[in-house]
Amino acid sequence: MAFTTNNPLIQVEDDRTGLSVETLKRALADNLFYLQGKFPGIATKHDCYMALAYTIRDRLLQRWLNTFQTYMACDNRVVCYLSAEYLLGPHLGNNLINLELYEPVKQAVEESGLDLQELIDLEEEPGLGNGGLGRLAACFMDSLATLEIPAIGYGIRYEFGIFDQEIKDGWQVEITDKWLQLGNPWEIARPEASVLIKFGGHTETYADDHGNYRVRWIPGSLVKGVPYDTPILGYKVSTANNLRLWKSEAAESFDFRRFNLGDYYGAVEDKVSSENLTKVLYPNDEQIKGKKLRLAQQYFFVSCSLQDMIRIHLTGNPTLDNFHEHFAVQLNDTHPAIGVAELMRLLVDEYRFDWDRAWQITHATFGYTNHTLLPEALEKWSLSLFGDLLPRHLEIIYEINQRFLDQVRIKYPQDSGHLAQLSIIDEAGEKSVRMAHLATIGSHAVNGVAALHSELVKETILKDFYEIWPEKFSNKTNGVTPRRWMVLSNPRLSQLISEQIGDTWIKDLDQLHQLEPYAADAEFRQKWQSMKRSVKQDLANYIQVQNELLVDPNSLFDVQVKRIHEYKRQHLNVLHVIHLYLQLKNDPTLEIPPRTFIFGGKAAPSYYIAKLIIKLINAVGDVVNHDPAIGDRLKVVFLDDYNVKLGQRVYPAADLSEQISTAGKEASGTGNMKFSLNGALTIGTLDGANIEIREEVGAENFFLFGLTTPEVEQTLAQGYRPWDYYQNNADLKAVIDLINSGFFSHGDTTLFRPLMDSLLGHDPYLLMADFQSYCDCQAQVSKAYQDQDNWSRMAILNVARMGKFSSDRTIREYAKEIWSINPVQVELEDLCPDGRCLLISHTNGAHS
Ligand code: F58
Repeated sequence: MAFTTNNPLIQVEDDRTGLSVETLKRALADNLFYLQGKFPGIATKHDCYMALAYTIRDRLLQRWLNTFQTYMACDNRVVCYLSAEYLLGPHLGNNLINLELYEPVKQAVEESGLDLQELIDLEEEPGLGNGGLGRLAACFMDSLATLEIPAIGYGIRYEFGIFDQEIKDGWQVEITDKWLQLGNPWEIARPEASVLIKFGGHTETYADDHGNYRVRWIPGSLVKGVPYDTPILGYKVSTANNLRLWKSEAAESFDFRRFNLGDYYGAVEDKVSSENLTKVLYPNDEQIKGKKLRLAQQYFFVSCSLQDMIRIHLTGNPTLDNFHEHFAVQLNDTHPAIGVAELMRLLVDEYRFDWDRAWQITHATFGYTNHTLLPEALEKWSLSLFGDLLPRHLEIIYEINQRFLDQVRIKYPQDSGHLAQLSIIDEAGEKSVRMAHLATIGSHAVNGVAALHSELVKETILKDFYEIWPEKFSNKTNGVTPRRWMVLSNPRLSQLISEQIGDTWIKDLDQLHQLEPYAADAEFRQKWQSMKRSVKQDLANYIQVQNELLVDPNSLFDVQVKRIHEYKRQHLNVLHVIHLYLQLKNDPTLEIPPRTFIFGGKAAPSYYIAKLIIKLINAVGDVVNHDPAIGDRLKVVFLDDYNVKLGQRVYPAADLSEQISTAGKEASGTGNMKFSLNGALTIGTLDGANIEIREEVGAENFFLFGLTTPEVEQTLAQGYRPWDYYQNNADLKAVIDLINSGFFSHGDTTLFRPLMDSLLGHDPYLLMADFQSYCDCQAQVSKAYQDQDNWSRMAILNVARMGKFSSDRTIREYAKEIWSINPVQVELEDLCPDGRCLLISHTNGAHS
């Protein structure tokens, strides 16, 4: 953006918005001096990163404020995405891509004597999520902005995100993630928009001025929610939506009453306990049952967010009667499901709506996305814990439940079985609140995240609800953003594609179809192979530094990166590694292509078996990698601290993507999409989105194995005996016996027993049943890899046919079928003419 100085002949770019290399260099030096308080001679690399981040943030602010202004002026609906997790990944590189500034910034940074990639790598990623669910929320934010859909992401600003993982002696060790330690240049605190949140206490009834029966909640404590805003810019558009994350603080930072009574330590106690609320992210799969702090976190961010929406709404509307016309609120799993009861409370208790109208508004506002069928992951809160923390909400939930069950009684007279199954209150054992039931009853739309999963939701966990409201249920197959997962992370591939078909695919991923004819073009396949080779070399270099292990970039990179969980079956992969190892030991002349097995992923700290799987992977690696008889033919690598940043290195380099969950267990998977979009072939079961990926890329370009979901159910129902598979399969027996012999554990025959006993005893995820099919399929993979030319043909076809899996497509479906929301174009106008920002009047500050 240019402004004119007093001398009309001189055009000067504003240091804060200008996009030329010269201006960027000046801004960088300026920010280093004035924001970091350093000059080049004494600045650390991190100072330089911060100065660059602020330089880019300035360019974002222009778009962000324009977006606010546009949304305020138009009367459009806004999507509010409520998610307890956002696994964003570093912002800098992504913002450069979306601003189309990568090249000029690279030049400016180089001319300043720095290396852009080095600065990008220095950014601490905000690990505010566990895995797929949190990462999906981040992809959705990118797509919402790119599609110019007015949206606010609401969540929690955890002080400590997902733990950092170190591997010591093959075991996972958890380290606190202090991501905010060196400052976060991408966020802006908005203390002026803070809200108060009540907890505990009791309720009272009273008659209002009109003699109506009302309820008042007298809380036991108050916590303040302070918003921190991060702009999320779309690709090649001026839209920058807001991600608003809440931090908890003490309502009163210092208790003068207690201080004056001489209780010096007690005076800050409240501050400490309030701040604890958003201190740490709960790691996935942890036994969260009974964790009061977790429910408190959920209620905290949901109440903050709903109060924020109400404040915004009331700046432009006299009442909340049309709240649902302005806000579509999407619940990312049940973690924010308490929102249903909270919006009812706000409308009925605080804004004095009658129950029925409040219910209409609430029901029209919410949509609920389910992400899991695993019974242990379905959230339930004991009534006593719930009532202690949220006494008013428990009353509201009882009322919602009663009215709902009255309807059910009419539909199914004299059928108490149905009532018990549908009730929000689970009466079996310790009574509890079933959050999935609350979310389903309180939402006008319920969806799963892949075709199979959405069908299973209707057939299993929400079957009885589906019978009552079939029209409520739909499928929205997940997707991933091609900006981060292709353009940013795999520039070599992206460039090769764009050279052939132009770059419109980045915003319209179906365009990848145009690549299809090139699969038959020998010259293109050659280019493809050399591109892949250099990407693999990059990962090999990383492995050499991180793991002190040399791996051959010509070997087949066979990759499984994701959270470690029994249902994802990393241990099935290990059984196959050992099987290959034994084959090679028994027959050194065996002709199979060299393979590098690459694993990565975190186990929940309290999930013992998952941690033992990590230990097993490393133990097998220790033996295999140092066996001279094996040499370079097999290598096993465990990459520690798998996160978004590492994902960006790994997906591009993979030849084979391991998607081997037990059929029916993985809701969708999104890593499967990232791999295939980067040209890896998939070995997988008919589970989650694998099914749809296979449909798209063609069965002949996908390595399928394993039992189907009905076969899994049937096998279990018939009295599954894993021991029989072990007894009857010599290869399987040899693998298990080798582990049990202590071969991988320095003679310790007990170390891996819990894992092996589980496989031979119950094997709830049917590894024994799928072992042979998996090994046979892997043999086909080996054979296919030997024909490099054909392999690259299949890889090109995979990429060309993956257009469906852009999160842009997913978001378009949500926008049309659930949110009824249209895009709003943001025009970039100079809000700072003459280089001086105009003061925006107070009344316009609604979105701030
Ligand atoms: C994941 N869920 C699904 N949950 O497992 C995966 O199949 C799907 O692709 C993805 O959601 C996106 O839809 C998931 O990541 C969690 O991490 C929960 C966090 C809170 C505790 C329980 C697990």
